[in-house]
Amino acid sequence: MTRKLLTRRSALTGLVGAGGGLLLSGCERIVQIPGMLGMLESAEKLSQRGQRLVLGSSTPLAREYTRAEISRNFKANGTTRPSGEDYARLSMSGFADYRLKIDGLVMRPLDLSLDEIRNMPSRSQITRHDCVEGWSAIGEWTGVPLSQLLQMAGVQPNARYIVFHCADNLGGQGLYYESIDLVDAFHPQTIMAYAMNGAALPIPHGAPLRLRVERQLGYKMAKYVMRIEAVDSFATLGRGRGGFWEDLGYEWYAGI
Ligand SMILES: Nc1nc2c(c(=O)[nH]1)N[C@H]1C(S)=C(S)[C@@H](COP(=O)(O)O)O[C@H]1N2
Ligand SMILES: [Mo]
Repeated sequence: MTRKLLTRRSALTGLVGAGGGLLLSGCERIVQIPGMLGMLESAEKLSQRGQRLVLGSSTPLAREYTRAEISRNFKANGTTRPSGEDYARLSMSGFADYRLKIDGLVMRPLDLSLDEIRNMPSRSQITRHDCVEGWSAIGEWTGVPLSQLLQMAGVQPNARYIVFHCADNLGGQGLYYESIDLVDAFHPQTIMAYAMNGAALPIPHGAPLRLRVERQLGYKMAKYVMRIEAVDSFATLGRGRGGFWEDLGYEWYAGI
């Protein structure tokens, strides 16, 4: 077996095998799965990172719940209203003047209003939010898949991470920010949410737009997102560890 094939297989068994239904023990098993051979053949033509993108879209979904399971009290944590005049002005107009900027390593930088975002294809999901502080809550989130926004902007081949720049300065430590890799960025449950439990996203939960990246802990889910930036490294942001809490010692990959 060539080294290239080995690398590819370990990526497959790691990602697809974790899905539960598809337990793979060898190359033979892989090719028995309908559609998999075609996927392998086309994946072969892609770069290593391109493969991760293709495979990433088949990685496991976080569990989704029913409406009856939605928490009556969903705690708001961290910043519950960004300070400063800019945010106050935006919120007073019901975010009519809000613009989401998408830039960095993209082919077509974007500047979108909330209406433009709401008119894009949307996804709703009822998921459980787990905070490192030890509480959980179930809520329904509606928003545009991040993949839609990124496809519109056209991520450049050298991009490796997606960074979310927020409006709030938490505890005087600087503006909140977060980053995720492209596998999570293109995951079907990764959305920029503008609604919670069927109503406009409340200010304490991140209005007008917050990230939901359902396979990670709460601190990854940036609220009050003003700008999405594609980067090849986050070394120059903050203290260089990829996020507000990461800069204070938390793990960058906060998988649950
Ligand atoms: N901009 C911003 N995003 C943030 C935070 C914050 O303080 N500011 N707190 C994080 C933490 S620790 C958690 S648990 C969740 C809380 O989201 P919620 O307020 O909707 O419960 O948001 C995360 N995203
Ligand atoms: Mo949290």
